[in-house]
Amino acid sequence: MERTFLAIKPDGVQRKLIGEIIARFEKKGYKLVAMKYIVPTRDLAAKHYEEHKGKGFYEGLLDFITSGPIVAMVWQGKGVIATARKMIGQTKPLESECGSIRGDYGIEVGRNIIHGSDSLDSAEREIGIWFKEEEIFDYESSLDVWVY
Ligand code: RTP
Ligand code: MG
Repeated sequence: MERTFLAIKPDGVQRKLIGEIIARFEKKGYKLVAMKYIVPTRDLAAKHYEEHKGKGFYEGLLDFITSGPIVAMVWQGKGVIATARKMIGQTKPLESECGSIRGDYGIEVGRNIIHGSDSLDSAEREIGIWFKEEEIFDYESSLDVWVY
């Protein structure tokens, strides 16, 4: 089953949006299979955002993402990578559809609440950066028959 890496960024945590965000993915039908609450080290954040190294916003992005606790998660289910991106919205909250997380709760690109992997390759890479295999718990759910 497909998996993606999602992280509620420091602004999402500080603004008390953890429950709201997790509830959206649960209600959609996706399964939370790993989660940790951590302040990322700069090394970890740099590895995560290595594709942006050298860009103007890169150092500020690392400052921000290491500025407080985040909720790192792995979510599982059919089409979860693309669907989670749709549920998250565009990079810029003001360009995000209302109904998406960034469209409903954000204003600034540098405070856009949540991260989501953008492809199968990045999902696999990011899950490997943030979690060990033994920290991921898939389980049988009797509800699955009503989702699929
Ligand atoms: P993310 O990786 O955090 O899920 O966001 P994304 O795919 O929608 O956007 P991406 O292009 O990967 O950019 C990563 C994060 O960098 C910050 N950013 N700032 N000031 C700027 O122009 C700018 N552009 C990007 C955002 O916080 C973005 O989420
Ligand atoms: Mg990205």
